[in-house]
Amino acid sequence: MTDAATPARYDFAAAEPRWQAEWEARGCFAVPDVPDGTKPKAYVLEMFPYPSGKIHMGHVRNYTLGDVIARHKRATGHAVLHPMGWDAFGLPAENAARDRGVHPAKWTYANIGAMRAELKRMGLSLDWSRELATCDPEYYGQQQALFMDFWKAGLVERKESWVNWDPVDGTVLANEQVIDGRGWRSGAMVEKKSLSQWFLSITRFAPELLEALDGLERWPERVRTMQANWIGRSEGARVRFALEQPVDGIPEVEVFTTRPDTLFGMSFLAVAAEHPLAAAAAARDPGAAGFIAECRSAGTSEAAIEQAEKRGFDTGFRVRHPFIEGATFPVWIANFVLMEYGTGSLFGCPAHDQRDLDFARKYGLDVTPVVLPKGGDAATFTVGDIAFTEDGVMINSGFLDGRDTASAKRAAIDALEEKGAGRGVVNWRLRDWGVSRQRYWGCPIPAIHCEACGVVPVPVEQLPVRLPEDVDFSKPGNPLDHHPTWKHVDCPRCGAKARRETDTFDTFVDSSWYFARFTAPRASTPLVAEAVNHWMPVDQYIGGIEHAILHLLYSRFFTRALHGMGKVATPEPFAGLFTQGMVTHASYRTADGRWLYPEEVEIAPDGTATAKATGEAVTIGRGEKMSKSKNNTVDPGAIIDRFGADTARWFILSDNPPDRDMEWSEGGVTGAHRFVQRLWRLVSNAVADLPAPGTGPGEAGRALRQATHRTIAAVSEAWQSFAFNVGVARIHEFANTLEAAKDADGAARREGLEALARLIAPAMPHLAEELWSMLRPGGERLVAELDWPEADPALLVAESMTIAVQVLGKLRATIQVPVGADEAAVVAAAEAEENVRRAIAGKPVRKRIYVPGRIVNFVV
Ligand code: ANZ
Ligand code: ZN
Repeated sequence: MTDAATPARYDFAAAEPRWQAEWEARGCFAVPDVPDGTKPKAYVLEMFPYPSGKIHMGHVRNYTLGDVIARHKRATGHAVLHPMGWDAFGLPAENAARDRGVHPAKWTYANIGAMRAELKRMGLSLDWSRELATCDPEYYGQQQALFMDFWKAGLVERKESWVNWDPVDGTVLANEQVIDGRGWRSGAMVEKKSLSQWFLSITRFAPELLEALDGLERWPERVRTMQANWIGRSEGARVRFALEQPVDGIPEVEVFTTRPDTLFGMSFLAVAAEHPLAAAAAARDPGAAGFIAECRSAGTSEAAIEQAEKRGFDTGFRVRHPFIEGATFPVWIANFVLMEYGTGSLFGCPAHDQRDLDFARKYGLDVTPVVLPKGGDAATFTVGDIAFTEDGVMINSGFLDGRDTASAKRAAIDALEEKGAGRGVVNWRLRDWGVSRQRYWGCPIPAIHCEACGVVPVPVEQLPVRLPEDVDFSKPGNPLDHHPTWKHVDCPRCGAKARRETDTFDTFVDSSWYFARFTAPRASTPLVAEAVNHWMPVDQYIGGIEHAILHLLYSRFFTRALHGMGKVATPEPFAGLFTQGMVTHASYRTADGRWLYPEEVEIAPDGTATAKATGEAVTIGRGEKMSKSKNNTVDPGAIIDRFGADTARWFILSDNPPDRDMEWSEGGVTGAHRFVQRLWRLVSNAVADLPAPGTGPGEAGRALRQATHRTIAAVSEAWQSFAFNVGVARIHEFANTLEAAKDADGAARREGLEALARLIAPAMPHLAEELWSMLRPGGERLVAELDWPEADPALLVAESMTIAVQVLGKLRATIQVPVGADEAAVVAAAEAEENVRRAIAGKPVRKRIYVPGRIVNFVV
């Protein structure tokens, strides 16, 4: 009975912060760096956020998923490491400094403060004592120390490399900052410039990074495929083409090809704009120089190159064919040849490569088919606008004629090797990782340039190399570079005046080892062996698919490198990976393209929408990713204010399976909130009548007890297998059962309600505590401290089974028989049915077919 003084509704706004404070006070989620090892470990990690200032629904989904896993693991007897930190370096802080005059550190730490407060309101089971921010010298100083280990291990290199240079901002741009050939900020035409940059030798690990993907069984298949493609192993050949006339002392051009079988179909050779032969052409011909300049101002990303129209310039140079005596082919400069891939040049075979075909058609070059589709006719086979890229049988190919593609590849490579004109090779698409960024808000690369000694590492005892605080963002370029004093230092080796490196690390470096640092975040060395080897690998990593390639690959590389140095026992950082779907929301757009906020739109009963202010028709977009530009974001803070964190968490879990996109809807949240209130009423209405805890349930409560234990089994399975929407559905059913069982045995009801409180805990931890505290007033322990409820196997087994009874294949009855009943008993029970006897009608039964547990069929 509801006591008059008890409020009729659950006051989540008071309860949630109260339970959060209680968990914090009791240190429920803290673990030591090096536990005693009595419990199995579970390291649960969500990809740490960039501190933009506000959490968004994508974060809420990510951390809710991780929290269910972490809480369930903890309850099932694991020592759980579940930390949180901030990926805090990066360009937005620098932009804020330029645009608004706030110092990047001030901007970043203010954002961290705001986001930490928002995250704390979600009631996540995090060990906040491990919080770290990558912009903190405590972190980046250790990163510099780690870099020294990489350097010593020979994994650091300085190389010339081509970059996108914004001549107005005086800075290097990332590919995505080049828009239509112009700098995204300055609008200036971007140039390609060769700079000496820092590289980490990830390519050395290419074979093992590829091979080990097979062992990552708890990673999504799609992510493994994306990684494999990115690493891009291809087998082929390097082929040397002698120039008809040597150019500037260059006697030949070497190309990489995956199709040495198609050499007889060659119609041109193409080099990248940055290739030495292109430079030689430019020195002779202003037309070539002009074409190269145009290529330099175009986008450099592979995608941009892929999409751009294929264009070229004939240098007038010619190369000899390795197999065809006396034949020569033109050398072109082409915009689709990448300098960074293979040898920066290729031989074009238009009949069997689409890019080459487009190029040949445009410039009127020959198209000679040399691979005939299986079953094709050599006399009539031609190639139109679509290249034939599959395997087949060789034609028009001299000594290769009649061979299939695979054998022709081998024969061509053998012949090249014999002639000394080439060799079989494996080529990797993966490039070394250029980590230099000409920016302020990043980890300084700890090196010093000395006239006499060259590049010298900063001695470890001088670390961290701190960022100067007094920086000027009003000038273009890197503030570290034009700082009046920071870069002027003495050479640590010879003492002469020297210059500090002013490049900072790509922020992907920061995120390539933070998961290892979390195991001993305050240590005075980058890693502590006992801690990192206790906790690593991360058992469950959770994040967005947008990080499928780079972040995960760089993290795998770092871990392998550290493994090789003996600093980390595991070679792979993430044993399990889960990639969650996006949070989408309806969007509203007027005919002239303005995006309206939901509250600016009136939706008629027939579903059509109009703008409240103007009455214009509005198009409703379904399932669009939440984005500020579309005015379709929902602020998590506002949702928590209105409904509480548990409601938001429950709604997020109740929707689609977590790897799919989910649509945020007002109806969905209010529905979740009604359920929160309903569970609270269910328990608060019941508690007064329940027998004391510990009262043994009687036989009268058996049906309810079975429902309870089946729910325990099903929900336990759902929480540990990411089938969260299934878990939610089972708890909904169970709530119905409990409501309908008001008159059931009291002890069985208590058992059911207590199980309910504990089963919802990973999803709705505050409500769980609230219900538990009503059920066990004055109890010592929190749900967060309890072991997971166990299903009693005796209550899980079904007691009877339903058998369909057919006569001549036609259903005549269904019967209930005890589980375990043997064939004779089932057949006898079937025969006893009135309907069945009537259908048999006294005819002799020729056969009795029994499909155990399902069907009895009588053939008469
Ligand atoms: C001749 C040929 C004939 C090719 C044919 C393909 C089909 P993957 O598989 O990605 O490794 N290529 C070589 N170097 C290049 C560069 N620097 N920039 C752009 N393309 C380059 O690709 C290898 C193929 O891409 C090579 O095989 C080469 O074209 C081209 F019927 O050689 B092929
Ligand atoms: Zn020196």
